[in-house]
Amino acid sequence: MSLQIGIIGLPNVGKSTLFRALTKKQVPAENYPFTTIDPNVGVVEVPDDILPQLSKVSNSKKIVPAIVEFVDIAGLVKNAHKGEGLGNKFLSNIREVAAIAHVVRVFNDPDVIHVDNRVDPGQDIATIETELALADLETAKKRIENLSGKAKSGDKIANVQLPILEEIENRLSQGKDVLELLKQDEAAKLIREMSLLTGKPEIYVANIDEAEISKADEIQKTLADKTGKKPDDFIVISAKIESEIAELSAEESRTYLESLGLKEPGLNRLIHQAFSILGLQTFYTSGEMESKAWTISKGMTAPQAAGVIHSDFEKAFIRAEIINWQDFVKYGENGCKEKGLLRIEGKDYVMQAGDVAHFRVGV
Ligand SMILES: Nc1nc2c(ncn2[C@@H]2O[C@H](COP(=O)(O)OP(=O)(O)OP(=O)(O)O)[C@@H](O)[C@H]2O)c(=O)[nH]1
Ligand SMILES: [Mg+2]
Repeated sequence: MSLQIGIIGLPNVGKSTLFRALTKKQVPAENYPFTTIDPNVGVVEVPDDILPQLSKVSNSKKIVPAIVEFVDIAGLVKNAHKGEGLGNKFLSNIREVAAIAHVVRVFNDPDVIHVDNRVDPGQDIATIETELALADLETAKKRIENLSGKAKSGDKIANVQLPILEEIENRLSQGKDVLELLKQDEAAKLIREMSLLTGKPEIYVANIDEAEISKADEIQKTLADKTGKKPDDFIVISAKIESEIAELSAEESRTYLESLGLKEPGLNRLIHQAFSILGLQTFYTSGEMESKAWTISKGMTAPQAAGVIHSDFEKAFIRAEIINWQDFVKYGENGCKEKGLLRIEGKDYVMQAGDVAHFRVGV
C-alpha cells in the first residue's frame, strides 16, 4: 500500500526547501525494507509523544514509529494540462499520490522570482487548481468518448459510469472539484480508478516570511477568508525556519522554538495532518522487544488491525486485549490487568486511536 503525499505548487514557492527539511527527519531506509529508494521520496517518521512513554513502562529495546511518505514534485505552471513546462509528466506524478500538500507562497523576497511577478496566494491557488481541474476534465472527456458507444449497445458498466462521468464533466467545467461526489460509492470508485487530481484530499501549506511567524494565526485566517476555505485547511509555516530547525539537535531546537514563541515545529503539524487526511491512525503494541506504532485506516476492526501485524492473523484472530494508552502508562500492563482496565474485544471491535493491543490468534 503506497500512501504518499505529493508536495505540489507553482515553481519557486519553497516545495523543495520544505521537502529537504522533512527528509532531515528521514528514517534509515534499512528499517523499512519495502520502501522505495528514490531521491524525490522522503520516508518521514510521524512524531509521537506516546511511544517513548510506552517504551519506558515496558522497558523496550526499540521504538518503532509510524511513517508517512512525501514526494517532491516539480512546479506546475499555467497550461500544464496542455503540456506546458513538462506539465504532463508532473501531472502524472500527482496522479500517483494519495493526497496533496499544496505549497503556497506568502513570503515576500525580491531575490526569489515569482513566476507571475507578484505574491498573491489566493490567485496562485486558483492557478494550480484550474490546471488540475482542466487535466481532470480531459480525462473525463476521453472516458466519456470511449464509453458512449458501449453504453448505446447496452453495456451495463458503461451505463452506470456514463451519468457519473457527465456529472464529473459538469462540475469540472464549472471550475468545481469532484470531492462532493466521493460521498457516492460508485462515483468514488470511478474517481479513484481514474486517479482524478481534484478528488484527492488536500492540505495547503502557506510558506510565510520568517519575520511574520508570530502572526501565523492571523495569516491563516486571512488566507481562509480570501480563498473561501476553512482555516484548518491551511498549515502556516516558514520553510526557512523549518529547514533551520531540522539542522538542530533536539535540545537546541527546543530553545529556538521557544524564542520564536512556537510549541512545536510546523513540520510536525504538517506530518500529523498529512497522516490524518490519508484517513490513517495508529494503534500500539508494547513489550520488552519493542514499542511500535502500527498504521491502520480509520474504522478498521480488530482482526483487520491484527492482519497488519501479520497477514495470517486476520483469519486466525480469536480476540484482542486492549488497554487505553494512558492507563498503560500509568499502571503498566500487569497493573491494568489487576485493575480490570484490560478489555477483551471480539472480531467486531473497531480500533480506537491510542489503543495498546495484544492479539490472541489461533495459529
Ligand atoms: N525568503 C524565503 N525564501 C524562501 C523560502 N522558502 C524557499 N525560499 C527560496 O525560494 C527559492 C526556491 O525554493 P525551492 O524550495 O527550491 O522552491 P520549489 O517550490 O521547490 O521550486 P521548483 O522546484 O522550481 O518548482 C530558493 O532560493 C529558496 O531558498 C522562505 O520561506 N523564505
Ligand atoms: Mg523544487
